[in-house]
Amino acid sequence: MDTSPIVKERENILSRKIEDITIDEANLELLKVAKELGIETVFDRLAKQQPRCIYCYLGVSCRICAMGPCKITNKADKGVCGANADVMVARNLLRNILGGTSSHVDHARHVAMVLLEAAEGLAPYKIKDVEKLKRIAEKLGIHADDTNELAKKVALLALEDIGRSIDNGTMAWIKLHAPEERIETWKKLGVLPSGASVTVVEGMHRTSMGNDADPVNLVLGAVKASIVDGYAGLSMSTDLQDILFGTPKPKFSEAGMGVLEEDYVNIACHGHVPILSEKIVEAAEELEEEAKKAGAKGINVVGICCTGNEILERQGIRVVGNELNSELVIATGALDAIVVDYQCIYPSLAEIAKCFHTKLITTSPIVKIPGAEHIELDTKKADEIARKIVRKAIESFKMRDKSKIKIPKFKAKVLAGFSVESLLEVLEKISPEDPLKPVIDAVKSGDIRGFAAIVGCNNPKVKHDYMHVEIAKLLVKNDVLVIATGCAAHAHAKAGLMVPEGYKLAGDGLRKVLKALGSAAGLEALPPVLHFGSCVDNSRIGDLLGAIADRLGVSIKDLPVVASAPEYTTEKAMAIGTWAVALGVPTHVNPVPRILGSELVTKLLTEEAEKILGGFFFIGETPEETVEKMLKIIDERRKKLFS
Ligand code: SF4
Ligand code: MSK
Repeated sequence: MDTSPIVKERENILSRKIEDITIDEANLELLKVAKELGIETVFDRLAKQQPRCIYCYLGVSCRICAMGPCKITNKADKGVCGANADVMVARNLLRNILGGTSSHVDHARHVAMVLLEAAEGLAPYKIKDVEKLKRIAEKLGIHADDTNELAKKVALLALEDIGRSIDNGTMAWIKLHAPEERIETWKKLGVLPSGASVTVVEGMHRTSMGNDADPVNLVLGAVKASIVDGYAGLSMSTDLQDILFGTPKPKFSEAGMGVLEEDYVNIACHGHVPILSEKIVEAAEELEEEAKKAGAKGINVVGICCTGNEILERQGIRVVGNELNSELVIATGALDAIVVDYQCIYPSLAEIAKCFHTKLITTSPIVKIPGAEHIELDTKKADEIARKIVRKAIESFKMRDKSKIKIPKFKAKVLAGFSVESLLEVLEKISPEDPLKPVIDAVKSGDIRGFAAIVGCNNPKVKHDYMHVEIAKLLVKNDVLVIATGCAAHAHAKAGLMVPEGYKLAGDGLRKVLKALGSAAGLEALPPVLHFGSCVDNSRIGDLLGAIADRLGVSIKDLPVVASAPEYTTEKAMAIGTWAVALGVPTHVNPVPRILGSELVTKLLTEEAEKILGGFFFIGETPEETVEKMLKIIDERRKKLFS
């Protein structure tokens, strides 16, 4: 058994200096504050977790049934039931992807429920993008004279897609977004899902003791689950959120810890679903006078992680940071409340909040954290609840210990809010008849060498933001247009890659294109890294690639495109990455997923997948190594496409 990767990882974690932990200077400043105050952070806990179990690291351990836990060792090549290393790795992988898919599908389900309640007049939400509702309804074959009736039918079809258990037909949201050629490919492979919940139930069933023992079949199950993730998770969430809260348009804002204001009531919204945070933004405006009476100059709502991205892209709300900023923002001593919905919420926030006056407020019935105050979001009373939460923050402001306030100055300008719709709007100004023509021409001429999506989380094993930022810089220098979402987008924003001036970092060809598109949009240039929103908004990238492929008359698997989750953490990122591979996109992941214990599964994902899907996974542990591989893939695809 090759133990060198785990040893290397351990040595790196235990030997690194504080300066090697993050490239975010504000985070570094606060990390030092936390150390002085004796506050334990995610980085300390990672060190305490060493040494790690090699069997878990390689994916060759199993605790699915009561005959276990089992592991594959030099003396035992099978678990008690007879499952070998390949089965364990494939089963663990599928279960991870089911976890990620379930998170996204549940997110979409909540938004569909709110749309339904809004349409029935039961919850205080308005349909902000009626045009998008009509477009989607039309494509779904739904008709109604009245907007609310139309919204109701769309919401019910979304819920039906999630709940459908009769195993025939194709999910409506797959037909709505997936290219025809992909649907045919997936059908032939037997991985075309008919419903979301049934695919998750089936996946949990087949991975339980005494079922699927064919690693290839299990990996195909993972592909099937990821397709559910892509459409009943990502696309459905994006579509319904755009209908309810508006489709994003580019807008300037700011990113970094420096967006906190010493004299204001600071409220951070953290998590993923914008159902409550949209209301918090409204309530904060409404209760400005109450904050002033409490001695503040006003109320400053900021965002963390993907809830941050959601309110940034639609409302221009400033973002304070990504996953690895989420603990340390409390150490500024200036955060009066951190309001969380779900996903990517460290339970440790409660412990850290206790050291300050900060109120941690949980709001979802499935996310309760001892030490937090729980104010559950009843969507029917959303306005009332948002006001209650904002008032809690105002109360908390009065409890501040001024001696503890240390807000790092650092913040950067960001142009966020790109969507397929807003991009097409810009392109239509240049080429009204055929909006994608300028992009296609630039790809053909080589001014745009290719496209890269840099997405996903932070992981404390990786220097915070380093891979996100350095990979992007190298790519744009080599004329690759970068699109980013999730915590990656926060990293790029903080690094100044999401402003028009950033075009100067691009190679000559890309620079020309960014200038031309920017001038059509009334800007100096488009940023070289486009902020495409939250994790669920990876759906927008799928749609954009589908449209470009369609315009070229090819499949996504033929496009000069790569994806990367270079600091990934969550099961959701694994689901999204596998969906990208299913779409035909070569996808880089770092750290190395827990699959190395099976040569067969590793080969399937990194080599064989290309033959059947067009996409595959690849590894790269440094920006240079990763970008070299990416450019090679892009150039090979260009050669095939244009020869
Ligand atoms: Fe062990 Fe098999 Fe049970 Fe897993 S399912 S714990 S390998 S006996
Ligand atoms: S928030 S899923 S750590 S990107 Fe979407 Fe960030 Fe990853 Fe959570």
